[in-house]
Amino acid sequence: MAARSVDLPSAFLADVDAACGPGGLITDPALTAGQGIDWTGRFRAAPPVVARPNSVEAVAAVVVAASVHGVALVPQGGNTGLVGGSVPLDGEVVVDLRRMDAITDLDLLGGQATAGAGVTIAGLQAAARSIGWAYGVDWAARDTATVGGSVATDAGGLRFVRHGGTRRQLLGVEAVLGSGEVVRHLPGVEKDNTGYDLAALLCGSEGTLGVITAARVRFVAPSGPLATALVALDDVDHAVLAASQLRRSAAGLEAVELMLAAGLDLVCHSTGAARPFAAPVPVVLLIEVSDPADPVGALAASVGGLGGVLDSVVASDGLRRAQLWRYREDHTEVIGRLGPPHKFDVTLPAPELATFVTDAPRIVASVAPHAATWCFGHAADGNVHVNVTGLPPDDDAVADAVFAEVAARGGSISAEHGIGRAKRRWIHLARSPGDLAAMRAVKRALDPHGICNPAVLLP
Ligand code: FAD
Ligand code: 2HG
Ligand code: ZN
Repeated sequence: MAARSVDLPSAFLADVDAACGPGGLITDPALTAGQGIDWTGRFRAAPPVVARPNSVEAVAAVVVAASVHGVALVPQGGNTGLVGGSVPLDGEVVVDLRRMDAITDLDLLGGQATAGAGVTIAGLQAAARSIGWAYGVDWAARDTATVGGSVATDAGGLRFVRHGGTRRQLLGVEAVLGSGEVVRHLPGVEKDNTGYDLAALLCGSEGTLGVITAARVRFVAPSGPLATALVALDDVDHAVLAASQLRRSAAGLEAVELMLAAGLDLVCHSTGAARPFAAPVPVVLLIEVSDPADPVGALAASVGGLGGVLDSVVASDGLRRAQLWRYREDHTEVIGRLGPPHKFDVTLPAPELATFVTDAPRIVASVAPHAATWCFGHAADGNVHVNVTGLPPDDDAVADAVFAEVAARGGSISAEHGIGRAKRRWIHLARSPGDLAAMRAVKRALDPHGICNPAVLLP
C-alpha cells in the first residue's frame, strides 16, 4: 500500500534525541527499513524515523514533543500485527517500545506480574513458569510479539477457549495518553472496583489513544498433563458440531483448532512435514485436553463421542505434541510465502460458522476468480481466518464481499487482530453509528491533538 514521507521539524528530532538518550533516535534508513513494513509485506512505508524510549518519562517526552510539533506517532512492538496498524504509511514517527522489557513485581502468592511493554509473550510465559504459574495467552508469534502490542490489539490466540484473550488477563496498565498525561494503575489485587476500567479501554485501542508502557497481568494455573490429537473429519459441519460438543463435555479442554485439506497440504509441501494421515482428508481438528491422571484416556473419551471422524493421531509426549501443533501454527508462515496475503480474521455465530467456511472460497471467487482462499482458525471461538492470496495489495473487492457476508450472518469483521488500516473502511459493518460517535469522543478526550496512530481504527 502507498507510502508517504514527511519532513520532520529539527526541534522535534532534538527533543526526541534528548528524551531517549544514546541510541534512542534512529534516522538511518538502512536501519529502520524493516520497521516500515508489516509482517505480511502488504503495507510498505518509506523507512521511518524511529524513537526508542526506555522509560515512561521518555515516552511522555516524545508524546509531548509530538503534540507541540504536530507530529503523528505509531507505537510499535514486535511488528507482528496482521492489519497494518504498526507501520507508518503516512510518515508517522515509530515509537518502538522494545527497550522497555523489564518484568517486575513477580508475585508468587497472587500469581501476577508487571511487564514492560517491550517484553515478548515468550518472555512473559517464561517468567510465569519460573514461579510455578502460566500466562494464559499464547500464539505462534510468541517470540516476537510484545506485551504492549498484545494489549493494544487484545490478542486472542490458541488458548482462548481455555483462558480467554488478553483483556481477561489484564489487571491494569501504565500508559502515556495522547494528551501527554501518564495513567498508571498497576494494582497487585485481584478484585478492584475503583472507577473506569482504563486498562480495558486501552486494551484493543491499537495505539490510537496513547502508548502503553507496562501492564499488570494475572497468571493462570499451569495445565496438567496434556494430550493432543489431530482428528480427521468428513466435513466442516461435523467439525463445528465437535467444537460445541467438546466445549460442553471435555472438562480439561485446552484447544480446538480448525484446518482444511488445502492448508494442511500447503504446510506439508512448504515445510517438508510428513502428511499426518495415510489418505487425504477434508477437515482436521487439533484437539488438546489436560487431565491430571490420564490425558490420553480423557482425549480418547472426548473424541470417541464425535460424529464424522475418519481417522486420528494422538500424542502425549512434548516433542510429538509440538510436531502436531506445527501443522496448525505454520499456516500463517507458509501462506505468507505465496505472496502478501489479504487477511480476514472474522467470527461467526456458531450456527453460521460451517456454512460460512464452506462458502468462503465461492464468495471470494465471485469477485476474484484467480485468487486462492485459505481457511483455518479457532473452531471453539467461532473464529475463522480467511486468507486470500493472489490479490493486488490495494484490492478492496474481496473485503467488500467477505465482510458483507460476515455482517449479513451476524458476525464480526475482527475477532482478534483488530481493525488497523486494513479494515478501517468496514468498521461500520461491526459497530453502530452511536458506538462510533462514542469512540470518537473518547479519542478526542484522550488524544486531543490527534497524534496517536491517526490512520488506524476509526474512519
Ligand atoms: P505490533 O504489530 O507492533 O503492533 C500492533 C498494534 O498495536 C499496532 O496498531 C500498534 O500501533 C499497536 N501497539 C503496539 N505496541 C503498542 C504499545 N506499547 N502501546 C500502544 N499501542 C501499541 N494475533 C492473535 O490475536 N491471535 C493469534 O493467534 C495470532 N497469531 C499470529 C501468528 C503469527 C505467525 C503472526 C505473525 C501474528 C499473529 N497474531 C495473532 C497477530 C499479532 O502477533 C498480534 O496482533 C500481537 O498482539 C501484535 O503484537 P506486536 O508486539 O507485534 O504489535
Ligand atoms: C492464527 O490463528 C493467527 O494462527 C494468524 O491469528 C492468522 O494468519 C492468520 O490469518
Ligand atoms: Zn488466530
